[in-house]
Order: sequence, then C-alpha cells, then structure tokens
Amino acid sequence: QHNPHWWGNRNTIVHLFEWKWSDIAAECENFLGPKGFAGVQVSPVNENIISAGRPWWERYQPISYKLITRSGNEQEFADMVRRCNDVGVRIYVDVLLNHMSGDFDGIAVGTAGSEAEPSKKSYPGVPYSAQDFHPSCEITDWNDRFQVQQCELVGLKDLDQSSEWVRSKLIEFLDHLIELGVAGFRVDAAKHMAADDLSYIYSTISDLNTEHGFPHNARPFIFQEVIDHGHETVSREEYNQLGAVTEFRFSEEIGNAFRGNNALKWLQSWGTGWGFLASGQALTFVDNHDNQRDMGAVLNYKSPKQYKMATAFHLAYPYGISRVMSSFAFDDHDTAPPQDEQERIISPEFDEEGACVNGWICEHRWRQIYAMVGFKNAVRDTELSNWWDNGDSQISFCRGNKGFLAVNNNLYDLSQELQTCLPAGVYCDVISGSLVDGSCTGKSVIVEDSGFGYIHIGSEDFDGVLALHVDARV
Ligand code: AAO
Repeated sequence: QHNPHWWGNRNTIVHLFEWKWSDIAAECENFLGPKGFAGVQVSPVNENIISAGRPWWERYQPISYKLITRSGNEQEFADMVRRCNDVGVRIYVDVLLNHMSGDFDGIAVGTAGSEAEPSKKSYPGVPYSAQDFHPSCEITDWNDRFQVQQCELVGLKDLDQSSEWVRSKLIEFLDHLIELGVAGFRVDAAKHMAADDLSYIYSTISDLNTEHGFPHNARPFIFQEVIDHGHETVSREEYNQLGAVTEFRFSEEIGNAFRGNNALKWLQSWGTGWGFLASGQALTFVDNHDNQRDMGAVLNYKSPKQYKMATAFHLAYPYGISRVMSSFAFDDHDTAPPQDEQERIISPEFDEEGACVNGWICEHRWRQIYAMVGFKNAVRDTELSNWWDNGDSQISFCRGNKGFLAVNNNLYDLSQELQTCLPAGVYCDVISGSLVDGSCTGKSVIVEDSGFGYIHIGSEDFDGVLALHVDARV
C-alpha cells in the first residue's frame, strides 16, 4: 500500500497542521489545486480529549471515533474531501490506532461531548473497556520490544490490536474514512504496534471509494510513523513492506547539511546511498510537527533562508515521497494553534501577496516553496544528471532536460557558467521571482545552444538557491 494515488503529474503532500476542514476545502480550490499540490495530510479527525489551554497534542488522545474535533464535524470533513478530490488534491488522515487518551482525574469529556474515564480505561463512546488494553506499564527502555509495543507511550492507554474487538473497531473507523473519499492514512506511533497486527488491519480495510475518482481495487496509501535511526530493536524494516515509512534520518541529515555542518557536495549520493529506505518506501520531509519543536539539527520556518534551500533540494532531488510542513507559529512544545477567546481555531488570513498573517506560517504559500512543488511536477520521471560541485557547498544538477537547480551554501558568491541541460532559451528563476504575463519578476538565465548558462547566487542574496524548469520559460 505504497501508492499515494496522485493525480496526473502531481508529487507533493502538504501537512496542513491543525487547519479546519472548511479552510482546507477552500485552500484546495484556491491554492493547492492551481499550484499542483498532490495531497494534504490533515490532523486527527476523531474525537479527542480536551486539555487545558488546548495544546495541539490533545488531538493525539482519542476519546472515540466520532468525527468531531476543533477542525470541524463529519459533514464539514466529508465536504472537504469531496471538494479537494474534485480539484485533484488527495486527503490523507493522521490516524491513532495505538492508543486512547492519557490519564485524567475523574470523567473526561471529548470534543464530541462523549464522556470517558481514562483511569479505568473506560471509553463508552467506542465502546472500549479495560480488557481491550494492554496492562499498564511505562516505557523505560526504547530497545525493549515488549515495552515499546505493549507499554504506554507517554502514558497513553495502549490498545491491544491483537484483540478481535479492537481490530473490528479500528477497521470500522478506517472504512468510514475511506467511504468518505480519503486516499490513505498516516499511521501514528506505528513502531508501538506489532507489524503483524497492522498487516491484518491494512489488508482487511476496504478499497478506495470509486465514487471519488479512484480506480477499482485501489488500496489505501499507508505511511507509518516509525522513528528508527538504524539501531532500533523495532526497526523500519518490519514495516516498510506494509506501506511507506517516515524517513527521520532524511530530516536530520538535510538539516545538518543546510545548517552548514556538512558540505553539500556529499549530497551527490543522497537517498539510499545514505542508508535511507528505497525511494518508493520513504516518506520524506525537512521537518514534521514533532521534530520542528525540538532543539537540534532539524530546520524549521524560524531559519527561513536555510529552510527554503533545504526544501528546494528536497523537492528537486529525485528521492522519496515528499511532504512539506505547513505550521502555525510556536514558542514552545505546548503552544496552541491560533484560536479565539472561545478557544475556537481561527481561519488563516492572507495578505495581498497571499502570505498568511494571523499566527499561521503557511510555508506552503511561500513562493520559494510552492514554486518547487511546481518544479517537481515539471521534472517528474526524469533522471538526475550533470552533478556539479565546487568541492564544498556550492552544487548544481539537472533533471533530464526539464529542470536545473543550483545552491550556494558557502559564504562567497557562486558565479559561473554551468550546464543546465535545458533547451536554448531564456528561463525565469522560480525562486527569486515568477513568470508573470510572459516576463520574469526575478533573475533570468539565458541558456545557450550548448545548454550552458551563466549562474549567479551571491552569498548575500535573499535566497541561496536558483531553479529553472521548462514550464517557466520566458
Ligand atoms: C502529552 C504530554 C505528556 C503526557 C501525555 C499523556 O506532553 O507529558 O504524558 O500527553 O497525557 C503528542 C505529543 C506528546 C503528547 C501526546 C499526547 O508529542 O507530548 O503527550 O501527543 O497528547 C516516540 C514515538 C512516536 C511519537 C513520539 C512523540 O515513537 O511515535 O514519541 N510521535 C507520535 C506523534 C506525536 C504524538 C504521539 C505519537 C502520540 O507524532 O505528535 O505525541 O500520539 C526517540 C525514539 C522515538 C520517540 C522519540 C521521542 O527518538 O526512538 O521512538 O518517539 O525518542 O520520545 C534523536 C534520537 C532518537 C529520538 C529522536 C526524537 O534523533 O536519536 O532516538 O531524537 O526525539
């Protein structure tokens, strides 16, 4: 279940973290469809516990499978899926199959109004009771398989997926979403569930809904959150046959390189050469909603120049199933998404250039990022060729005769003739500007009959990357 069921030549998934369904529906029609995005990963859709201050992570604590959250209700969800599919943008749901909520004093109330008694493992909204869970224990050794798969991840009540009842409830939930037209699932905390149990669940759920434009017998796309740096007892290799797996080393290594801790010349062998999973099995990202909050090598929107360079490389290099992050501004791990006084999530607002202004970051609306989504579509199915580097952190390469990328992560200018592999003509650099009514608002590059063009990326330039492709010819 590795096929994401993309439309046409589309290639890139965006995670619209904590967005409301009605806003995503409008975004599909107004922005994602026209810009060529392939799909959206949406936040968890089922009822969750209500936590004080409404941190984003309350949504990772299920109370039932009713489709009512701060992002909207079932009708709004169904409307979003329909409208996004109509413009060729697929919906992938973040699903929590591993656990229910964490402990809570007394009776907890969920976002759909269901009551639960987490300390007794009682969730009548499903219903689940104590016998549907593994006995409580804490994970203290992350290399102990029993603990990782049967104890409680950060204290979240751990469902027993080998039980018939639990399986039937999870399958019913997934089938309901398939019926509503989704294309697949991000499986949260997959490492904390036995691969055999997941295999049973994935192979039992329905085919995708043909009324939403999917072919007959199309299987749901599955991408599993497994954090494995290569030395885990529970490894990514237990899951990659079942579906794609999040490749966390991609995120860490790309952050490391573009932060300047590793020369970009080494990226020539990016991908499996770095020990990553096979391209069609790897869900790749510069940052995700968890590691963008950690200190460390991972880049996020707070380092915009490096972040855009890393994203351009991510989307230009032919490796992986790409996902870009779309965040809200945060100070710390617990910051809630933009909300009003009644704790309702607010809709993003846009300035005249289309950028978000009211607490939403909307990296996917940064020109340098959506332009690379277009680049990836334009060069789809071409090979990488003509790798060039200066022996340090200036690099360039071609994608067939359809696209060319150059990056300068040195503290001095890149100024020289480089092979672009493009047909002769004048091309608009889609990073520094865009093609508007046949003229380029940024840098233009003249490509000679030989394919060579003069490339300049000053060390002080606003962006450290230049990208040309055949759909942006002046
Ligand atoms: C909240 C509170 C808790 C409270 C709990 C229950 O914060 O204090 O106990 O409620 O009341 C999210 C939030 C949590 C939140 C939870 C529930 O992040 O803060 O807890 O919702 O509301 C492991 C799992 C991985 C998981 C990750 C957070 O393997 O599956 O922990 N991610 C998913 C989601 C995430 C969500 C949940 C799961 C729960 O994406 O948003 O939590 O649904 C190592 C291990 C990993 C481990 C990490 C983090 O990785 O290998 O398995 O992930 O540590 O603990 C280096 C190291 C590497 C390390 C990595 C990442 O690279 O080399 O070993 O860093 O730190």
